[in-house]
Amino acid sequence: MFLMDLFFLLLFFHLNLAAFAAGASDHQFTFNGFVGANLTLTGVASVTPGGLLVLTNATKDIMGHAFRPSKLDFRNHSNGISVLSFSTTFAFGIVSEDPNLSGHGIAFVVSPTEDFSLATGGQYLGILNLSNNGNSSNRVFAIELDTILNPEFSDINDNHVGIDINSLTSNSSSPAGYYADGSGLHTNLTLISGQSLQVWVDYDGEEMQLNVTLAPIPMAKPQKPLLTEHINLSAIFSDSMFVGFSSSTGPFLTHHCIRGWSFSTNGAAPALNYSLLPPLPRFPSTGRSRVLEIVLPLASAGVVLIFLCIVVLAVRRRMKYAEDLEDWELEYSPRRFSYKDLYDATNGFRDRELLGVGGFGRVYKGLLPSSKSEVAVKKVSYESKQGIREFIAEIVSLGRLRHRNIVQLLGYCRRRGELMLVYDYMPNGSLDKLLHGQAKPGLDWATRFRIIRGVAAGLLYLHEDWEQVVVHRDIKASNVLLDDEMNGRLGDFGLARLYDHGTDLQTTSIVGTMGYLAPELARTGRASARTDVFAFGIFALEVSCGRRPVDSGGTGDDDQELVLADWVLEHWRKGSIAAARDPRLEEEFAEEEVELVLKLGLLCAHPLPARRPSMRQAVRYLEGGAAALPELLLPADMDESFSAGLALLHSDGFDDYVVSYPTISSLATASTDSVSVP
Ligand SMILES: *[C@@H]1O[C@H](CO)[C@@H](O)[C@H](O)[C@H]1NC(C)=O
Ligand SMILES: *[C@@H]1O[C@H](CO)[C@@H](O)[C@H](O)[C@H]1NC(C)=O
Ligand SMILES: *[C@@H]1O[C@H](CO)[C@@H](O)[C@H](O)[C@H]1NC(C)=O
Ligand SMILES: *[C@@H]1O[C@H](CO)[C@@H](O)[C@H](O)[C@H]1NC(C)=O
Ligand SMILES: *[C@@H]1O[C@H](CO)[C@@H](O)[C@H](O)[C@H]1NC(C)=O
Ligand SMILES: *[C@@H]1O[C@H](CO)[C@@H](O)[C@H](O)[C@H]1NC(C)=O
Ligand SMILES: *[C@@H]1O[C@H](CO)[C@@H](O)[C@H](O)[C@H]1NC(C)=O
Ligand SMILES: *[C@@H]1O[C@H](CO)[C@@H](O)[C@H](O)[C@H]1NC(C)=O
Ligand SMILES: *[C@@H]1O[C@H](CO)[C@@H](O)[C@H](O)[C@H]1NC(C)=O
Ligand SMILES: *[C@@H]1O[C@H](CO)[C@@H](O)[C@H](O)[C@H]1NC(C)=O
Ligand SMILES: *[C@H]1O[C@@H](CO)[C@H](O)[C@@H](O)[C@@H]1NC(C)=O
Repeated sequence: MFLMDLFFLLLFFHLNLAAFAAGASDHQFTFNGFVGANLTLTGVASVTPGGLLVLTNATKDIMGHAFRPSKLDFRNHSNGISVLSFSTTFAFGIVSEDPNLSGHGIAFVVSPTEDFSLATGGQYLGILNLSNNGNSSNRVFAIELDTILNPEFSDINDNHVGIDINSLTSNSSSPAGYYADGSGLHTNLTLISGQSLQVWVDYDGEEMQLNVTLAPIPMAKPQKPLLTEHINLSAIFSDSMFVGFSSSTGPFLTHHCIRGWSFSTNGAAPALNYSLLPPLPRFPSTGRSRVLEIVLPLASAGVVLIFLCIVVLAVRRRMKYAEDLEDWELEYSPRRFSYKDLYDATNGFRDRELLGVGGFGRVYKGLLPSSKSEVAVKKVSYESKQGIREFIAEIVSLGRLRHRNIVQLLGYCRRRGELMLVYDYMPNGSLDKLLHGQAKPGLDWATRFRIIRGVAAGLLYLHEDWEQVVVHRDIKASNVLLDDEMNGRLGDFGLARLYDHGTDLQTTSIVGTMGYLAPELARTGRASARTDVFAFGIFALEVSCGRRPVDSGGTGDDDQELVLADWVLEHWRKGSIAAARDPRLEEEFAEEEVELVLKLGLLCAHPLPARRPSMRQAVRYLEGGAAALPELLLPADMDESFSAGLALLHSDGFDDYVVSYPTISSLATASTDSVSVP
């Protein structure tokens, strides 16, 4: 019980202190803000959640009243005649939309009634009306803060404080301001400045002296009142009167606000605690022009700038990720990658992701954002739009190839003369790098043999086991990639066709890599399964010997170019074909297998197409061992044919080509490059 009582006691104190620390009687009260204040509000008057008493909001021609709900006793009962001394003070602000135009004002009112429903707004401030203005039966006393000059009420100006008795015509008035302590000089204040101001009204019942003082907040009450008047209020006041505020607006949008108010009969009104007073609304005499002249243009410029930035970014994004997509490609959509995905996968085709640069373009490593799978993206530039359609069709159909010795083509993307082909990523890179690079240890024979057999199997699949014959056209060490188990896989098939399409058939260009070109290919320009076999033969020799098809120097042979096939043939003729093997192989090789591969290589690279085996036969030889090789194959036979093949070459203008392009040997040596022979 005791605790309960204590709780309510504390609560009571708390409420008192926080909201309206009212005195013990109704004869004294203090409102530092009006949260929870017991007031009768009429018209548009309201108390904001923050506790500001807004008599008029920014609305034209309206009134607002706020009065204490019960009358206060003003009579001195000891003599029954005189009026008790009283004192009141309030903090207010007049905030107008236009800093120079406001109206009409605020009045502190002591009135026998709180019903102002018949009063007029405007210049009557919501207190009186035309018919009762000046009638002594009104018994109304008011301190007006008038912001409009009304000649009918003999107003001195549009910014004055006045004492009104029963009439809006003031008994006494003064321009708004205060007399500074010390100097005693009148300092003007502007009521409509939006500034927070304070008024003190003090009446001495015995002396019948009324003082009215005005000052800005925060400022101590000036000693000299703005107005001081000798008035016998006993003749005006009834025994008990209502006290409160009245305000009205005219044609200007004005907030008339009271921030705090205290009142006391007998004794000075309690001081207001400024730190508790609710702030005035921002809407703004001085603020407005700043908003309009500085903030608004800046803000709109900012908005425009942001909008432009968004547009530019959107356009740039569109440009950045733009791709070519035509109607006919829609059927390939499962094989079609978006440029954005590839761009993201390769970190914007950054150089750091570059895996290599080949004859057809640059290859980047990528990580597809959707599937998180590693891919290699080959970027090929093409010039003619002509033929691209057929080419894409072919690429898409090649995407259906499935073989463990073929690099899986996942799909493609196309934009602005660039074609991007997406392949499975081969972690061990190209065979060319391992074979001719400085990497130690080099490849052992078992791995080389497995790679050769793998490539043969892949090629067989392309030539014979798939639904249509696919001619690879560019078999070479750099187009053989190694998967994570060091299996050889053929890559880049069909790409050579890109440069074939779009040129007319009469002058079909030869595409392939020097050193791997079959003689008849150079002559007729027609690629076939047999020209692939030729290239495979050269490839097999290259892998076994660790030398490029056309090796320049490094062998001590008078700086002569070394044609690999001729060189191997020479060894065979001497009866020591296995000696042509890569010296790096040292001892751990199977001599039988090396001989088999070298002989098969020579057979495949036979200058006469008809003498070359098919890939099926080649695979069978590789599986069956040396015994399976045709008995009739003798070095002399090969020798003869090679000469014939060379004669064939020379008689057909291929020599001219070699002469007219002196850089051919360097091109051929850098066997990563593909050359296109016109
Ligand atoms: C407000 O004051 C009136 C008159 O004194 C009284 O009747 C009423 O109960 C008070 N209301 C509140 C909420 O205090
Ligand atoms: C002013 O108050 C009245 C009555 O409460 C309301 O109808 C009006 O919308 C208010 N005007 C503004 C500008 O707040
Ligand atoms: C009331 O009037 C008497 C005599 O006129 C005076 O002595 C007394 O102080 C007054 N009381 C108050 C509270 O003003
Ligand atoms: C307000 O009045 C002052 C002085 O008369 C003038 O300089 C100023 O331009 C006026 N401002 C507006 C917004 O009318
Ligand atoms: C003026 O106010 C008085 C008192 O409130 C009322 O009796 C009178 O009818 C009003 N006159 C007009 C014209 O509204
Ligand atoms: C003053 O008001 C009273 C009551 O409303 C009325 O009887 C009287 O005629 C008025 N006097 C004048 C001069 O209008
Ligand atoms: C103060 O205001 C009055 C009336 O508007 C004017 O006559 C006077 O010159 C002003 N004084 C100063 C110092 O501005
Ligand atoms: C009114 O002001 C005068 C002059 O400053 C002062 O002597 C007097 O005591 C004041 N009266 C009241 C009731 O404050
Ligand atoms: C003040 O007014 C009352 C009522 O009209 C009157 O009785 C009293 O004598 C007046 N006092 C003085 C000093 O004139
Ligand atoms: C004003 O209110 C604050 C906050 O409640 C308080 O800390 C301060 O003491 C008060 N000042 C006065 C003069 O009462
Ligand atoms: C203001 O005071 C009242 C009472 O003292 C008089 O009755 C009015 O005539 C007087 N009005 C003016 C304009 O001075």
